[in-house]
Amino acid sequence: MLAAAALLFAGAPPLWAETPNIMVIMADDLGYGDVSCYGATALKTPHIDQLASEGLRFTSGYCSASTCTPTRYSMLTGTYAFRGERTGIAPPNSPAIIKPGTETVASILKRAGYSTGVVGKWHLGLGAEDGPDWNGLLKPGPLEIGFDTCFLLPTTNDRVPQVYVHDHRVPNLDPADPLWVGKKKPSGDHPTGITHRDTLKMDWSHGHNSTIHNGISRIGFYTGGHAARFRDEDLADKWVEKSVEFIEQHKDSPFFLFFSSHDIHVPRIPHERFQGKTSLGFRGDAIVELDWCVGELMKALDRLKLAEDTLIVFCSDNGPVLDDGYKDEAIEKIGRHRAAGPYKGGKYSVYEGGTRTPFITRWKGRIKPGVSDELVCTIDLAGSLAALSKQSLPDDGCLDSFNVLSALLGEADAGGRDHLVQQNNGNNGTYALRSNKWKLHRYDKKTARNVVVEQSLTNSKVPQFQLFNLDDDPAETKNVISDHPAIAVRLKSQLAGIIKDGRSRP
Ligand code: NG6
Ligand code: CA
Repeated sequence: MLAAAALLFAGAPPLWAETPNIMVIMADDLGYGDVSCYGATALKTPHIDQLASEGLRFTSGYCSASTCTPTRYSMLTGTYAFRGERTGIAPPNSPAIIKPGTETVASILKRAGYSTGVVGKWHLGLGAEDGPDWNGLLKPGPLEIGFDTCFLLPTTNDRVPQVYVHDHRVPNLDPADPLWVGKKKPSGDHPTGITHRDTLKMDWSHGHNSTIHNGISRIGFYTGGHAARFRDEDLADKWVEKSVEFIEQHKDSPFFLFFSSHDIHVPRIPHERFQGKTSLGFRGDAIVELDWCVGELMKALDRLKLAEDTLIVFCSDNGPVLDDGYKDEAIEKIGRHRAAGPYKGGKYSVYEGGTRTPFITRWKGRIKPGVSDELVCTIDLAGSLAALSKQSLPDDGCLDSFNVLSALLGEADAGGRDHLVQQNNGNNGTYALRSNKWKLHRYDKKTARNVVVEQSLTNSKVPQFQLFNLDDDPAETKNVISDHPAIAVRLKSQLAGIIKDGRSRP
């Protein structure tokens, strides 16, 4: 015991496996500047701030993509999403994107003896090649890639259907009212956001004009399953309820919980008790709801005396967006709030605002509280948690996941990455490579999403390559590619190599 303690204090990694509970809390569309411990002043996030003050707050913490599906794919598999098939934003009837047999954070930790669960947004597809069998067994899914149990929002809250999935089924489905999900209008008189626009409780601004549920029109069409449908207002409460249940069930043995919040994705419909709590409209109120969830999870750990035995990783799946398809006044009420903090761009872009997000680790008694400038990414959880639990990675899996455990635990003033590839969505040729202070953008298409998060999204022309110096110009305002041709050549070739080699993990 003494020797063990001495080793820990010396900062050397322990020789034995450590199996704290692990809770990854992933927010949806939450930007670098959206929480008070990262500089927001228009609202307060006391619970996320508490995590930061009791743990490590990263200033260079990233998710790997600026949309949801590819970041989640990479977080679980430890492989860049651009290497995978169908890793762009998944449609309502997407089959399972991560195939059974793929090594994931969940399968690694299960092998190490953990009970594993995911609660909340999935958005990685369900079912075999012909898509989800909504009325039958929904497999493969999380349970086929290492999770013991799941309680899910199967797609996104703006994509149909608005039902939960528990393990392999939609709970509360009435066989007399089967659930049908499709791309085309199921009948001529099916009400939509176009035909019944004046009845909507929140109007749409682009897309999102198909089937109406809970007074909100969505992406895609569905009918039936009425007894199984949820109210958007109740999602956060449900995630907390199911998570606390899971934590209580597994309080005596190590657990891995992936708490995957739908907040603050559109349609932003926080519970009535949070509505109107901020000056930022429902976007701000949804941040406060997310913060409440974090508080409830911490409370459960405290109550069960697990705080010193649980590593929490708080992160986001992509950067911020204000108008993402509904008229919820996010733009009108933004005031001086900077959702991406000092960074440019946000969701859909490879500017820093798209992927540099709040990133906090807390393990009471083990992580010394502070701020870390180490470069870490959600894609590194597989490699790092494998190192923590002394599991080896398969040679053909987790191809881009680095072991940054010592950075995550703040054990030394190093241990992070020296480079990271960022991407926007799927496999469409929009990349950035950060290599220490340098950042290269590469656009294989001639246009890219406009990057001003405070305005509506538009496409604009871009040169194929741009280079920025993040030390001098963190907001990526000045393309210095013509001043540094040798650096540009080096980064272009490094990026091309990472793409071509099929892996970047040694
Ligand atoms: C886009 C949707 C957007 C959001 C996004 C996925 C439209 C016009 N836009 O296609 O609202 O759903 O997909 O977001 O439909 S993510 O965070 O899940 O990746
Ligand atoms: Ca997202």
